Amino acid sequence: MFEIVVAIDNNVVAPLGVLLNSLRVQNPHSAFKIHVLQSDLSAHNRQTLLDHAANLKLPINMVNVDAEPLVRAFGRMNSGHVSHVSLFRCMIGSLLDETITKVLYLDIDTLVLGSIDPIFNIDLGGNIVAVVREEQTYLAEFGVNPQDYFNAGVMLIDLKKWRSENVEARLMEILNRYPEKLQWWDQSALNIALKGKTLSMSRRYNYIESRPKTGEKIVIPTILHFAGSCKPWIEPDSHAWGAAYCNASIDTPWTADYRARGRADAAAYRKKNWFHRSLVRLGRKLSRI
Ligand SMILES: [Mn+2]
Repeated sequence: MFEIVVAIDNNVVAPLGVLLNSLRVQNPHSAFKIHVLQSDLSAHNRQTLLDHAANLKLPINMVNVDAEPLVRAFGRMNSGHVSHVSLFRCMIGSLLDETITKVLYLDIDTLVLGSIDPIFNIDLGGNIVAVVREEQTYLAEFGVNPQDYFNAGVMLIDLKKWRSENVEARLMEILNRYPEKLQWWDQSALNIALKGKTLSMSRRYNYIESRPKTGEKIVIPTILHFAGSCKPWIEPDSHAWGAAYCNASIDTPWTADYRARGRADAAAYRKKNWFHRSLVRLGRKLSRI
């Protein structure tokens, strides 16, 4: 049984439906449990999500979060395209049952394009998390080596170690003490708190769609991440992955919405660069979406 953790509010229930769809299509025989961190989910959204997940044979554990301390901390940070829900992942260790010792945290803006079993088999070698690095310099004053900086949208977490090394307390301290220095919110705090205890994993496990680098070896994404403010479900017509994303929403309770908006614009991504086009083609082929 593989344990997966996501955090949502009422605005991203549909994207979670699509993520779960992609997870199941690509991993038809794996046993997963999905822990959904939320604080104010409406009864309707809760039920729709539970029904959808049941159809996919994905058991859900709904976890109620006391969001108050996080809302307060978040309010003191720079505003941006995320909500305070992003901070829920900081409390994974105390929110989940002690018997759960290894989890894969996934951002809601990810799509699964391949088998994720290999991720769970990664030997963390004494580290607390396995992550994908993306060089950033802004945390130098906290001693974070720019080469070690990571994106926190996908994390394989050794929860036992996370708890025994008091990561949560450290995170809360950082969130409350340096809010104005945390440019990317809790991702910044995670980079500080987990400094020196991260294992680098293949870029394919957190492939950031909007940041293909020229000259870098092309990898086939297993988990595609729509990091940043441009999301395929908001403007599918003008997003490189809009149509593929809409297709991945088929068989979710939210299909019609996407389909109607997504159908129009094959032309939109004809204008994008060749790399995007090939990646989209490849992704569709791989994922049958
Ligand atoms: Mn993200």
